[in-house]
Amino acid sequence: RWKSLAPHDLASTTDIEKSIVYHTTYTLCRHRYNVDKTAMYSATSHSVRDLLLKEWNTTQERLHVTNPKRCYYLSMEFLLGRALDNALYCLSTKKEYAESVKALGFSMEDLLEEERDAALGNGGLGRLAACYVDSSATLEYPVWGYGLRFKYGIFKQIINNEGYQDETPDYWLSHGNPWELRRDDIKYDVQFYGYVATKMNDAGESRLSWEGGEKMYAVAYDMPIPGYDTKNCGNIRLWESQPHNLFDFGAFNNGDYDKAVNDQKRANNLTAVLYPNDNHDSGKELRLKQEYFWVSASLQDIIRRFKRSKRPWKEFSDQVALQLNDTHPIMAIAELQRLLVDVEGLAWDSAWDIVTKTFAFTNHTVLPEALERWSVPLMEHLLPRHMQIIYDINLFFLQKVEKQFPGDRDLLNQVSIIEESQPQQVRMAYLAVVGSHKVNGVAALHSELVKKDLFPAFIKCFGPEKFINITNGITPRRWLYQANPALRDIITETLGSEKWVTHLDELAQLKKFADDKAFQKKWMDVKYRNKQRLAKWISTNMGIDVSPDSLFDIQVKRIHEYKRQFLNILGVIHRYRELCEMNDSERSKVTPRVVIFGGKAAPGYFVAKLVIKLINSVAKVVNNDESIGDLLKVVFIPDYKVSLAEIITPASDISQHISTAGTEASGTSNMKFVLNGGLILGTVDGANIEIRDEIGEENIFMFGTLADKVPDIRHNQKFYGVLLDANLQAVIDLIESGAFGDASIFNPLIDTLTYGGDYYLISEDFDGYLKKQTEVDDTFRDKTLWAKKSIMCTAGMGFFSSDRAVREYADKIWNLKPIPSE
Ligand code: DL6
Repeated sequence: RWKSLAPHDLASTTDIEKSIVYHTTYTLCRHRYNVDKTAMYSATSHSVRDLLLKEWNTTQERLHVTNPKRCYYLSMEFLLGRALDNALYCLSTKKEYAESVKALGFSMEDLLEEERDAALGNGGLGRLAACYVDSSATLEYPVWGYGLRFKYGIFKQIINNEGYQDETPDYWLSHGNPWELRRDDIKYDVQFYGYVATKMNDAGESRLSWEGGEKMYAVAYDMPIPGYDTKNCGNIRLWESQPHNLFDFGAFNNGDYDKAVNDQKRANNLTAVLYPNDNHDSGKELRLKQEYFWVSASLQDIIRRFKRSKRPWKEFSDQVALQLNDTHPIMAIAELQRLLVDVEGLAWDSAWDIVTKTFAFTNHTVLPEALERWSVPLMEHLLPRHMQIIYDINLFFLQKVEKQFPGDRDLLNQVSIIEESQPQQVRMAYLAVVGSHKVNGVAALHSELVKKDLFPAFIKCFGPEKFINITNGITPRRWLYQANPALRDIITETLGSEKWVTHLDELAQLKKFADDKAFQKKWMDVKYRNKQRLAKWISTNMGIDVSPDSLFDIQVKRIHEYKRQFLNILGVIHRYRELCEMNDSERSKVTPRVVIFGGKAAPGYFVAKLVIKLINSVAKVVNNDESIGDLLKVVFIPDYKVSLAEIITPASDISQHISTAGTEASGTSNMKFVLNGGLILGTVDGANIEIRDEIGEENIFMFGTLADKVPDIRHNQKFYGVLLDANLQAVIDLIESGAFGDASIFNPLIDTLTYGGDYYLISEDFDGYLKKQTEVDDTFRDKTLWAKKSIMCTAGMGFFSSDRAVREYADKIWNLKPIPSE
């Protein structure tokens, strides 16, 4: 009977309309005269969610019956962006929904704009997690993401009248979130502080037990993740903190009303805000609390599911793979050991065997300031039992090392999880290496640097096999199919099917059309339309008119010294200087350019915020210089986020990925731009290198110092100082002349080139950068050559699908098989 009553598909547009009206009436409680765009967006999303939930349920039923090995992707950040458009494409029902919405008096385009981005992440790491859950769902792998349900995602960036970044909170849930389901039945205790006591268990053995302290509840919220062209549906489970004691009646009765709700306030604060640092460790107690809260709840949930299978503990790692997305979830290693030993009663060695077979660790950066280290006193205070466990893990590991390399004290110091500083620190990345069976970097060069610079001593202990590379990837669904419908359509028409959407290697067939004039025209027409779309956005939202005939040069990513937006804007000033000195005849030969920036600086990152100020000060002068006109425009797009990236990415002619070599682990926006037929100007860093190898070096503009030369240059600068490149000196002189407003403001920024020792090698790379920019200008004037390069870019991007990356994780690390939905 249950089966016969199961919900039906929404087969016709009438069914869809009915479902939308149903949700308007019963979910939102709105009268038909009181339905605005926001309500209509919400009702439509609830209707689409129904379709997803049906798939979610059948997927769970299938997994329950087959009980396969599952993988859990522990990520502090999931930068999902908007869900509606993506879900409609995945369910192949966008056309029907657009018609239904139209019949009800609305436009789908308008409704899509109503959705707030789910911006629960800082940058590349969080967006990568979102791409990986998309690919896992599409490839029918039993993978779930686990994270935190932040009430406030990454802050909203405002550029004030003076050109500085201001921050306001991103309360993305203000109109509710139709894409999540609160699970009040899935709730765990999470403990903090307290002390460790010795207790007798039922068998009369003495056991250590964590007692006292403070407890909070973790309540689950599920976000269904649709797969493309499959009935499989993935999931992200996010935890929200809830008070254990809703109300302290004792305090209330004594008239202390503040104290009566104290617990509630503290619990609400825990998962309130995402820390807004990218590639930088904040070192705050609240952050450590967030990390522990999340991994503890996730592991309790995973263990509960495992126990339902009634399998013996030794089969845990045959059933469960846990991927640690960077250092943030690493407390999970100590927590699983604690749960197995203290709560489940396993012997230390059996538990440790399970732990090390279950976890794998992805490193996303070699920047020392991003690698988390927690002070021992803080950890002893907040997580006393875990600190003991970490000491024991370290002791047993060092004993093994001592046995293997007797008397090698240097080695012991190099691999110790505890750093002997004042106070002592727990090196979380080291704990991850010791507690995982595989460690991977995210691009070929980066994975080599992980071995060479981060963990060389561990190679000696574990051998090189433990350290592998899995180059990042991006989902072609969001980053081409959805973001660039015009390009999608000509690719599908040319290749004769949509197979490329799930088999991105198929794009290679475009190569044979690269010289075809008619195809080139179609291709570049699409690029032009995408540039028009972005130009319109800029004009409407910023009041700046830019010409789509100009070369669009884009750098959008977090603002960070290592990513060198400073180099870019210094190059823009150089260009402006040259333009100012040209006569009309010289100017007539110039390739007009629009230089577009976007990205957030961490609120406490002074120098990065100064870079934003400089960009805006330069923009003000250049854009208002009538003699320059369309030859150069500078635009800083405020509040860069996933939904804006979907408009920006298809519109580039050139995008810049110009980190100091050896600093950008991979980069993923480089992949997105090239997939959309944009060329790149980049350094020999991160995934730029593999992009070059795939698309051919004639289709990429590369410059700059190589990674292995960087340390020597830095060393020499320290001893001999920095002699600024002559063109760079002229640029600095112009800034210091006050050409872009009060020059003294920019002193701390300029000092990073000289007094700071030019750590990011801007002067060293300046000449190479300018020369490549000239080459870009010259090449862009040859429209046929540019069109060919643009086609070759897209055609060469098959390798960078997140489907390929997820398959590699499944094969090389998780030992996971897809569970077909049909
Ligand atoms: O792997 C995803 C992404 C890379 O593409 C970037 O190159 C890298 O900077 C970023 N790393 C981090 C590290 N963060 N922390 N904390 O965000 O990962």
